[in-house]
Amino acid sequence: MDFLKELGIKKRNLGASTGLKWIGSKDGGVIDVFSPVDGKLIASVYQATEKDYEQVIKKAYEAFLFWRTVPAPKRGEVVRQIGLKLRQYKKPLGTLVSYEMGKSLQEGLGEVQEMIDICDFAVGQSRQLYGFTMQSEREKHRMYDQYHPLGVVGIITAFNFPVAVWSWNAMIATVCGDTNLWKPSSKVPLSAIAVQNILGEVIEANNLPEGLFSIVIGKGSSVGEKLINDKRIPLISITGSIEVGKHAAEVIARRFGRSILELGGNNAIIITKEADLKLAIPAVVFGAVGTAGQRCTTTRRLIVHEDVYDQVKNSLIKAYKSLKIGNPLNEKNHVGPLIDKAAVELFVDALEKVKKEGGKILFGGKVLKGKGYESGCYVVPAIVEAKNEYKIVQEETFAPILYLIKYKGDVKNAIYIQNNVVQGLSSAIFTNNLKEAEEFLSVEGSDCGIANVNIGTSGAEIGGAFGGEKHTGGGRESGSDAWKFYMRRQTNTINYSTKLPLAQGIKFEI
Ligand code: UN1
Repeated sequence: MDFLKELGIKKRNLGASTGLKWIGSKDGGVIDVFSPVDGKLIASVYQATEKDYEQVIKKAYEAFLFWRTVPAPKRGEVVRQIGLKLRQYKKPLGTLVSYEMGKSLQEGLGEVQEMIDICDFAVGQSRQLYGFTMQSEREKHRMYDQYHPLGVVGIITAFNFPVAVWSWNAMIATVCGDTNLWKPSSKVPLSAIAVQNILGEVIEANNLPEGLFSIVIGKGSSVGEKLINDKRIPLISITGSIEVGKHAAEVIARRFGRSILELGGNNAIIITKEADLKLAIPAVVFGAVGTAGQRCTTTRRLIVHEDVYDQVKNSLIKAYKSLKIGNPLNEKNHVGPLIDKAAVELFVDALEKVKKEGGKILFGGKVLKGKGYESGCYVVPAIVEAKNEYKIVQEETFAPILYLIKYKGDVKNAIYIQNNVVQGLSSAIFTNNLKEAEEFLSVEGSDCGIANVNIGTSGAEIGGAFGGEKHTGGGRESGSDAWKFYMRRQTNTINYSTKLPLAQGIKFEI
């Protein structure tokens, strides 16, 4: 496979790097990476040990002491070059993401495009790390706030976006003057190795220090624990399950570290009786089956007004019947495999559970066997008639299961259902009625971090702040002013008078 060679992926790869050198040791066990596409072994990775971790974090910290002194627009210039390199490697990297993770080639390429976009965004941001100036209540005093680099940023990413989520964090952190330590998912380490190799070219060309971009591929129970406990890392951004995030957040909070949590979603689309179904149906299908239901923004619940319920149900079944399931590198296919057989088991298990609770499977739910499906990871996306209060509907099953839920009367009833889960990532409403749309976006509306009108729940642009509320964790990354969390904020007051007036009118004379 040419793309592996082009990206510097060997048969056996070391699992730790400081940016310039791969330094991992060979006694920490090996990860064999099998493609969910065809079940074949792609390559292997030696897991980083705690000793490797120490070496990497040391370099990352030393690099920070230098990097923080580099003017932000110059830091932006390095990110600009990373964006250029990613353009150059878009095809092979997108292909590897698709082959290693199982998402469609379009989506693999789209993921690299997200990386390119966030580079461009971050370059602009590097000249706009603005603070405010405030009016002092004291004579001849000046007050303002400024943002300083924070330190080494730890970035823990999930398998479903093997490269893009790292870049939302790392490219912003880099222009903010921070250095990066990445722990990618052990299910997709090769895509991360490829990115690290691409970064190496930029580091070398610019004579940058080791440690600006570091990586450790290893066990959560060893290097993962070290990372979240490490006082040298003031901020850790974590994408993963609620369970993983809860543990990490507790550990990080105990040492007063900062965390950006981007955890589970249980995203819903509301279709009111005034929706334009020509828009709604394709949005629901893409939201529910895109990335085989393995986005944190995947549409999992569909809350439909009773007047249009049967029409929506029938249109969806018709659309699902036309889905082509198979090798995601073949652009004719709409749905690729799940990440592994364990994910397939969770899919099957969730469907069993929903049936027991009274749900009705309207379409799909089978595991595919036979030619083209040898990896055992392909399933037929399911549509299930269900109730919001079912235990399994309250959970995020990382697979293509769409729960159809009926509502009656006012849009408020639909919003109530949509908010009645612990997660709060993404949400959407389809309606042509202004009042319904505004109600959904109002203070009494959706309680999610993302709320859309007449577009689906997934496929957010990098320009917005990305993240969600409640058990989704409250973190924000990527665009808007998310950069502020990657910096240390300082309020400065300067007295240029000959007196020492105290604030609040307090007199203290000696
Ligand atoms: C994720 O699934 O962790 O909004 C991120 C989207 C993508 C990102 C998803 N831009 O669907």
